[in-house]
Amino acid sequence: MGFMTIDGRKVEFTDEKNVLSVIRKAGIDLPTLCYHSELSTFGACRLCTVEDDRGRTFASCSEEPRDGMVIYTNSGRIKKYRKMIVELLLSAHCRDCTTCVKSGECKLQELAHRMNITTVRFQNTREEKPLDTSSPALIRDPNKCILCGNCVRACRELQGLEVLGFTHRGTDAMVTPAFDKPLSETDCVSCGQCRVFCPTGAISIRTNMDEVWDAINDPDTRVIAQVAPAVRVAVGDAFGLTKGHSVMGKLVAVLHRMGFDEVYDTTFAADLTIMEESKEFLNRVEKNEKLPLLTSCCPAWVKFVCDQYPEFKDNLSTCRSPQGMFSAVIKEYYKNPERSQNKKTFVVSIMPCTAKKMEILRSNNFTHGEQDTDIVLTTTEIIRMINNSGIDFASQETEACDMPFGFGSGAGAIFGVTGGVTEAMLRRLADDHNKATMDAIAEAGARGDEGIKEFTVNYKGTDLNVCVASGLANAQTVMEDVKSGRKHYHIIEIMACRRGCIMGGGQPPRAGDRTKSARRDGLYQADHVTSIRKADENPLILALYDTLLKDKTHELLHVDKY
Ligand code: HC1
Ligand code: SF4
Repeated sequence: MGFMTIDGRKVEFTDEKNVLSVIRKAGIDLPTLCYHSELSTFGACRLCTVEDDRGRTFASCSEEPRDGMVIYTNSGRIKKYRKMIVELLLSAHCRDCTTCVKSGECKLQELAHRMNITTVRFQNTREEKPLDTSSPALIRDPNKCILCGNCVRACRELQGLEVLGFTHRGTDAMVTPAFDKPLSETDCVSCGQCRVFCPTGAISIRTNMDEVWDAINDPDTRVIAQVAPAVRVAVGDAFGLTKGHSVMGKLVAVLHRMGFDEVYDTTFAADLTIMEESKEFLNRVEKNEKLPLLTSCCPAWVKFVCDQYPEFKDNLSTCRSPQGMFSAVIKEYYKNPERSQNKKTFVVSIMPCTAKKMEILRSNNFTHGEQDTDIVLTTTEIIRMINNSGIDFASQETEACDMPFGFGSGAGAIFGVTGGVTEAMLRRLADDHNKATMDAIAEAGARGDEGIKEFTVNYKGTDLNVCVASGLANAQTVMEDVKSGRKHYHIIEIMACRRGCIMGGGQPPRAGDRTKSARRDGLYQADHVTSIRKADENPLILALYDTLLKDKTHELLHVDKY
């Protein structure tokens, strides 16, 4: 513990890792473009520069707090310096702010406004570069890059990949994939974490909003929405509602008003996944083959295994993701001419994830040659579409999902948080559903924000070793341990984004610690208020196995190969 003086006020510090954190703790929002508590310190943007009592200036993100320091954050000299940095950044930046996809959320735009920059004195001499539109999930616009390096560090440090890097020097410096290859030709898994940390529009979501409006406006098309677990706890705060509270009921009402013909909950299909994956798991344990079983609901993780650990492809569960299962089932349902009434069925899945846009294009997400999910909209896009429609989200009455696929168990809801798939599976394997059993499963070790968790559960006399990890860099650690024989697991659950889908690459960005925990708690709360908490007790699922799925479980719910 120590004290420093910031702008004339004494401030205590304890374990803050840099002066910037102490300044922020003191209630001063010092701007930064390249500092993120989850990434390593880069110190490139220099916006957090402060001055000490000897006139020395330094980047506060890169300096450890020391007892007795005297800091000035807003001296005339520092203010001038900071404004100059932003002006210089703007001078080398494309400035089509009104039409930029990041408008209103761009940090550079916000800083220009905050520093009252109304003209830019310098000429942009940078040559205009082409956009990289090769990825199904993301668009890279080098003209909007400010070289903060956030994307480079997010990809390397959180995801264990090095898809992006700095090239050239001086005024020619750029961030690109190696050899300036298009993203689609790299090991990029479309997770969108680079986009989450990008302060400008240099990496943005590849949007599909217009295709959805076109489908909605077509009277011959039945437009069906499925809503992923993590979306419901991230939409509300965009409309002034409590952070992290599930707004599923309002979202269903708004989607109906926007023109979606039917609205369903992906948690229904998460229940299906649990039914199939549990069966597959027990089968593998019994035969002692293809263990550890690797979960397969996260498409970025599936691609990571296929690219980085191809020798483990057979360990991946053959279950399609809940998104994939739902779309295949609903398309099959509407194959019946009496139901379809000559309308085309168009499935839109609303997801927290950019990689889901890639998943739907993979050949194993087609049934009988037809693409199962037509479009994936991220949470960010659906918020924009709601704004576009002018509907007052906050004042909507809640509505329930449609039938016959309109209900998912609480186990399906927790898929959106790391450990949720495992917990849902443990519930499925349990013989009863009483509170004590559910509580014991909740405490078994799957919950918690840690990047890697491991624990053992006993199932009918056999000890099963479980590993749950989130973030692909953590997944890499786990896989290296498995590969080398240091660790032996029966099942490994991986979600590519840290903390799970609640922090997916398609969620509204700028989510601090409070938002992260609120989203997590929101999903646990959604589970808590659902009376059916086991997938195998969802009556709609049981009915489906007796009817539409009778002889089609493999065809509609599994993939043949990765
Ligand atoms: Fe997810 Fe899943 S939990 S992958 O994170 O298994 O995207 O929310 O929809 O498919 O259910 C995402 C979330 C989502 C699938 C489910
Ligand atoms: Fe790296 Fe993910 Fe961005 Fe691809 S989408 S460049 S894998 S962070």
